[in-house]
Amino acid sequence: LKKRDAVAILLAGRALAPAKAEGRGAAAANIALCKYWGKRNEELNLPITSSLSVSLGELGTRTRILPCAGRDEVALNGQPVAARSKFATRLSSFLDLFRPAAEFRFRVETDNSIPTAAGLASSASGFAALVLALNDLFGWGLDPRSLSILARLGSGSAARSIFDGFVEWHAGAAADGMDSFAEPLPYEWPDLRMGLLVVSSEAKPVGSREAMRRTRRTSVLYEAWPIKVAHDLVVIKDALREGDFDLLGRVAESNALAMHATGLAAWPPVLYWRPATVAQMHRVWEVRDRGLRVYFTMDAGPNVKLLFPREEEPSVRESFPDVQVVAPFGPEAG
Ligand code: 2P0
Repeated sequence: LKKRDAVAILLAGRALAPAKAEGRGAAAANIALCKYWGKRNEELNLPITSSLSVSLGELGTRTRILPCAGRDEVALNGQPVAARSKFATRLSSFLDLFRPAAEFRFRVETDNSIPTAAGLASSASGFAALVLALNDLFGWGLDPRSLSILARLGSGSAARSIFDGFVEWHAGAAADGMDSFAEPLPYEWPDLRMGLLVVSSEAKPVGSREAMRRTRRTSVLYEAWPIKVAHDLVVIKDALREGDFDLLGRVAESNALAMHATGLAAWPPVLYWRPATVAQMHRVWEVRDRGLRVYFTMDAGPNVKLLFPREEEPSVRESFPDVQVVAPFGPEAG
């Protein structure tokens, strides 16, 4: 099954004809508390396991899309993007799935409120916002589940960025991926804060796509990963239900460390940590020993993300002067 076949199932005969002059969409970035790490189908971005994230409220992507002539045009944060760049070619090949005619071209204007150096992936909010903008332009009126599946075809973690708050992406089992979509979880934690610590904004040595593939294929530790995730998902959902911040923090930190451990046993090895990454991890453990309620998570890069309750913000800022604090449920929350 190709992406195109999955799109045909989802659109179920809906027209590929613009219903209005332009479409708009907005989606938040998200950070996984239980990570997506490894695919069972690389064409459709079908994961081996389910995952669970929190969306970052105001931090994300806004996208406007409209028909244009000649060639696809892409602008990022107000600047034109070269057609041959990785960014524009990935976008154009996704848009190939939705052209009303072979010669049809799109203009895409996309703005990221994620600070470019914050070390946060923008593909999740980017593809989610793009799918919402296409749904608006073509007037499909798709349900959130279908939008989540469409976003997943662009980038796996984008399936989760369709929703705000805590979100679970169900791995599903179907070959066509129609049961692999995200859903919002009915918990709100207005006091939750995340802290972004930028360790390095250098390009990472291995993209997450290649890192997942390599780890799944060559790491002897990968067979333990689905077992770890099955356990962590249950405990994270217990923690959400009980409002137990420390339990959530412990499991999220342990899950991230386990994900990175699978990469170490891959060949060639995958290690995203820089010396400063490890220094920040030790710093978290030190301040936690002194009573601060702070935990960390990390994604496919060297940057560290802190998790803490709102009342710890002054102490966290004191211990991590460069931290950028995010309120996933809104800055007014709590
Ligand atoms: C996550 N990551 O759950 C995990 C943790 C990276 C580490 O989702 O190939 O950009 O587009 O499906 O979604 C990054 O992977 O990968 C990611 P594709 P994606 O957030």
